[in-house]
Amino acid sequence: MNGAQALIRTLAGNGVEVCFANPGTSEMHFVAALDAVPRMRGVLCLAEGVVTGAADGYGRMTGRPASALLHLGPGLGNGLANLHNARRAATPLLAVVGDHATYHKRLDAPLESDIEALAWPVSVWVRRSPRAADVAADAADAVAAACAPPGGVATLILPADVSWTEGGESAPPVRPRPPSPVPAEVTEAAAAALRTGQSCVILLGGTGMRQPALGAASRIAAAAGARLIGETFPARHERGAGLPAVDRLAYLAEFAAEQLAGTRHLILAGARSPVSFFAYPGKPGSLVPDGCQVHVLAGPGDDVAGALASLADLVADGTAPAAQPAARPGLPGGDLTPQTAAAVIGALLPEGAIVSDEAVTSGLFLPAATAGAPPHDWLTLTGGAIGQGLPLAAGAAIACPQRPVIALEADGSAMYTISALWTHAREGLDITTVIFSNRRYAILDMELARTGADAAAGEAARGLLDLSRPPLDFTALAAGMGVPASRAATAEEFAAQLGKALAEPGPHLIEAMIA
Ligand SMILES: Cc1ncc(C[n+]2csc(CCOP(=O)(O)OP(=O)(O)O)c2C)c(N)n1
Repeated sequence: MNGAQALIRTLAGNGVEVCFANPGTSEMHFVAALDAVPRMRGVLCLAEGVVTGAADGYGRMTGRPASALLHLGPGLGNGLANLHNARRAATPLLAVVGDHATYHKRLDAPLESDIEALAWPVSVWVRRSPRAADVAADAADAVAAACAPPGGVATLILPADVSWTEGGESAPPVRPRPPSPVPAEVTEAAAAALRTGQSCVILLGGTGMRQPALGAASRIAAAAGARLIGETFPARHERGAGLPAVDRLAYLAEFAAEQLAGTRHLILAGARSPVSFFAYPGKPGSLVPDGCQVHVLAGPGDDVAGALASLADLVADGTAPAAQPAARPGLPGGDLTPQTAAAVIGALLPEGAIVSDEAVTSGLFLPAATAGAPPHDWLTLTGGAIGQGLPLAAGAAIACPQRPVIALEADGSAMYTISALWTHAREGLDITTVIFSNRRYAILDMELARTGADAAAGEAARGLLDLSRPPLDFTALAAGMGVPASRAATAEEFAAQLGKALAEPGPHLIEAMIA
């Protein structure tokens, strides 16, 4: 067995069964080893941002890492933005970065670079495997590191000669460490805050946005008269009819400040203390209101659900969780706008859907329109690095082949990793992509004003936010990558096309021409 075979066998033995890949010469023995270990499914992606975003989507939906095969420093560098999003999502993910043979590095060949320096800012763990005999144990350590709560990116650097040298041994599976229990005094302090009768908010994040944590949080809120708010960009939010409803904290700091105004106790359950996404001249960065005390009930690596269950035992004995009633908007007619598009999506969202939300400004009305739809998962742009949505959808669809996946994509964001559509088609994934075609970087129009930069901005500035020259044709782009596509210019057309796309298996794309 060579090093590459030992690596892949060990990964498969540790539950890493998918490899999103964009390989090169230094990874040829890894690629060849896929035939020796059929349990590992290789999925070709045509750009590294797709590799890493897909591995993020897979990890969010399974709780297990996928591997992301990347080609030396430049390949890793191309994949960094979505590894950054994965880091913010606390997704378990194993990046395998091929490198030159150990003895070739000193020659400073063209692809030579400092892989560790690129990897560390997004990784919880980085190791270079020095010998074929060590690579399996290193792989097992990498999986354990990626799965250590709350989850993270582990980067294993694999020299080409370590891959091809015989003498590999597979390593036994490792057991990931469980989340840290929350001490009783911490739970009691949160209970004391809730009993003050003062205005309390429980801010949920991470696994707090999923069952069973949601149910416990809902019981606490009902019994103690506290409000539940979710973090702005959760990795995975379980929502819909029958589940406790949680409004997310607004992206715009002025709205978030309104949501939190008057709060005297902010109890963090898997969420970080809230901050403004960006600094704006003269505005505060922290969103914690003056006079509000912050209580960390559970950090992201803690047993969030356990802490909420214990807190519910203290303050919510006999109280049931609140269930979101089933309700869908009616199908609208007329112009296709962010409002009418959201209503169509709310009216048609299938049960068990996984939504990859990178709709940016066109997504403003989606949370309300889909709140009472049948239960579904909502995945968001955790790290603010756009170009995530289409790859994330690919990974989620491979993780959950029985569930419909819907990618809601702003046009500008879609273009970063548009080649993900080719992977949707090649793997026959049941993904319906909606492109919100407003032909602008619309959010930056708003940010130009909010930062105060608009006073100086003229034609040159506005031109940098304009996607209309030449107009992008997403139906042609999709067709060129094997994804059937259509264009909708009215709410009626959008409803008809979305209904049809959802009814048929396999990938589809609808270009929604937003008025
Ligand atoms: C990796 C990365 N590059 C650039 C940006 C800056 N940025 C934020 S929003 C945005 C444009 C978004 O436009 P679009 O996706 O079309 O959505 P819209 O604002 O039109 O709704 C850009 C370029 C970013 N967030 N991440």
